Amino acid sequence: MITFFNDQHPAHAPQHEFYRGERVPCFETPARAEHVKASLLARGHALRAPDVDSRALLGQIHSARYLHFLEHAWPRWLALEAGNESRQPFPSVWPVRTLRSDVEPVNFIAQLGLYSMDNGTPMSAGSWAVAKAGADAAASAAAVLSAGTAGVRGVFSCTRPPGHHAGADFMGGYCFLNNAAVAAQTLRNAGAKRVAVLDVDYHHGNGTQSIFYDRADVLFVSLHGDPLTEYPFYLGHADETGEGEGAGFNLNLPLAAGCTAAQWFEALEVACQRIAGYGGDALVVSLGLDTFAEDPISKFALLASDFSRLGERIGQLGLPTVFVLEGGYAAAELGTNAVNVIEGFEGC
Ligand code: OKP
Ligand code: ZN
Repeated sequence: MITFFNDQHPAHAPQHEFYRGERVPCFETPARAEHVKASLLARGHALRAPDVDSRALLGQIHSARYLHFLEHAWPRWLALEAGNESRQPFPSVWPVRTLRSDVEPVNFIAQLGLYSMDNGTPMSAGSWAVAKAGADAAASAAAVLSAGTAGVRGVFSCTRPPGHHAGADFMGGYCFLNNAAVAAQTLRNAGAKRVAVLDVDYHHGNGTQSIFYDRADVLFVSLHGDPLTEYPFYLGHADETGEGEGAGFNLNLPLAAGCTAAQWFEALEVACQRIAGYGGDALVVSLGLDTFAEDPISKFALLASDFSRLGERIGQLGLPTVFVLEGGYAAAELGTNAVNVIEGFEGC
């Protein structure tokens, strides 16, 4: 499968995150994408460099003030205090209910809180450039599909960090820019009337859902760990079905942490039937592979062979499809699992 690989990704390499109250090494590492790259090359898939500038698209998905903050955040952090190049900024205060988010404070850490949903999105030098290049990869993949090149049914955008937790004006869950939303919007701009997004990451894609929640032209369907117990906790329930023109165009299928692969595939079937009934022109898959049984931060039970089956089932939808890499933290197995999906899709 044609794959757009963001080879700038190693420049986003924060050192630590918070976990159970402790500072721990980041789960979302450069090694993840390198393992996917190695498996793609070993199994004969060609890599391309992103060739679309997503700047205008980002303006359709994210707010101007959020993009401005993100682009300038690292140099501003460095200017705050000597030695900050070896430190990471984290938010410590957030505008929750009763506090104002319409006025942008001047203080850097207060701005970081305004534009963050959690303290779980570590930033390093290069984060903006890498996230931007990742959005370029997603736009490039969608553009190839839109061009209708003969024989191209699927294209893969391989980048990190992931994107599906990032909303119109906030980062979260390792995500800065919503790559899946950029891909969906690229397909719409190129003439697709309706685009479906299928999010199979272990974690609910709250950012993607919220970006398209009031739109009927993009259907969002997600299966994920029940937010009553799993991140992102505050979105992803079954009663979230869309609003305004988007009423009826959002489907959440929360599953109990610890559910079996058989239960997961039952939910996938419901998801696929909804997508088939939508009559979309194209599909974007938020391809999180943290549903893997050995994932260190997730609690589903899929095996390597199940990822082939997932790819086959997506392929049976018969839609031009953009795969966008999201989560998956068992880094050494990530390549095999990702390429299993890709080849399952191609082989069906
Ligand atoms: C991003 B994606 C472990 C806590 C987990 C949130 C998980 C973000 C997952 N330190 N932090 O959906 O795979
Ligand atoms: Zn995830």
